[in-house]
Amino acid sequence: MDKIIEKLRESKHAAIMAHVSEDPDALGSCFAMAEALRQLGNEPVCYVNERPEPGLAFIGGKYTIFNGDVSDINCDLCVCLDCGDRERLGSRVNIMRKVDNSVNIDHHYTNDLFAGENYVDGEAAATGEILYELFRKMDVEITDKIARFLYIAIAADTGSFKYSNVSPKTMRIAADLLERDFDHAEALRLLFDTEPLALMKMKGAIMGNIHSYCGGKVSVICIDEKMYTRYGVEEGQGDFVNIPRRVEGTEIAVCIKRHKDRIKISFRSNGNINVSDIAANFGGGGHAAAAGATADGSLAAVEKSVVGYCEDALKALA
Ligand SMILES: [Mn+2]
Repeated sequence: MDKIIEKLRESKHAAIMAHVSEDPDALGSCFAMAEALRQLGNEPVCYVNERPEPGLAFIGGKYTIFNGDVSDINCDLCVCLDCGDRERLGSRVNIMRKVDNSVNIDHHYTNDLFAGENYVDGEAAATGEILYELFRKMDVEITDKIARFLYIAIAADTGSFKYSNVSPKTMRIAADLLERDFDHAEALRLLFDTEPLALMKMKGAIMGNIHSYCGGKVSVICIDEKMYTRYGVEEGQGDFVNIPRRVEGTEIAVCIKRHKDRIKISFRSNGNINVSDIAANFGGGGHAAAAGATADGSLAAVEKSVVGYCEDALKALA
């Protein structure tokens, strides 16, 4: 971490970026880092590849959409946050190549240490948690603004402090962040309890059509592209796999949805099954509790083969 601190201190114009399809940990971490670097006299820019999904606009923070052209970019350090590998930077990898001076701060076990200096803590619940400790070490003042960004980052990656990745340290950090002045209840209401009406109606339809297999241990939802048009929901919006995950008795929850020409499969485990093994059958991967893959064919055919692999996994465990 000392090498990273040195680089952060030396930099005057940092380019900050996180994984594509930014989630709240990614965005909150980028914006918190930008604030911290400003305290050090840096003039940082947060780069994204595409506008983050509209539901995350409440986080605030400024970003620049990278247009793919590096000729105008004059940064002296590339700060990569919450990003497990180079591929997940998308076209911004060209910024990293041009700058040729980079740090990588992340909490994904699978991080392949792609930067010049790397700090990866797979035990940390969120990148925001690591940044809190980094800022403390650097004597960066945790302002109200920084506290709010980090709180949102940590709350998001812990499912509002309820996933198994929450440690006593997570709660101590969160408690310290709450010592600052920001509306934490409002932030989490917007993060977890607010959805566009169209999306809620689409979820209602999905809930009405949950498929149950293996004596209720496997719960599956299927989403075709027509549903998005029917309900006026933008494709890619919405986190649907948590719907089957909530069904009582579920060990494996699966969301199978058509996305452009392919079929995206998301798996969640409620405990005993390592779903990254199941995803591997489709060339995918991830974590024991959350994994994903892509496939071709009809929704029904993919569902059939997914259920087959789930059945095998349950049998192997029994
Ligand atoms: Mn994260």
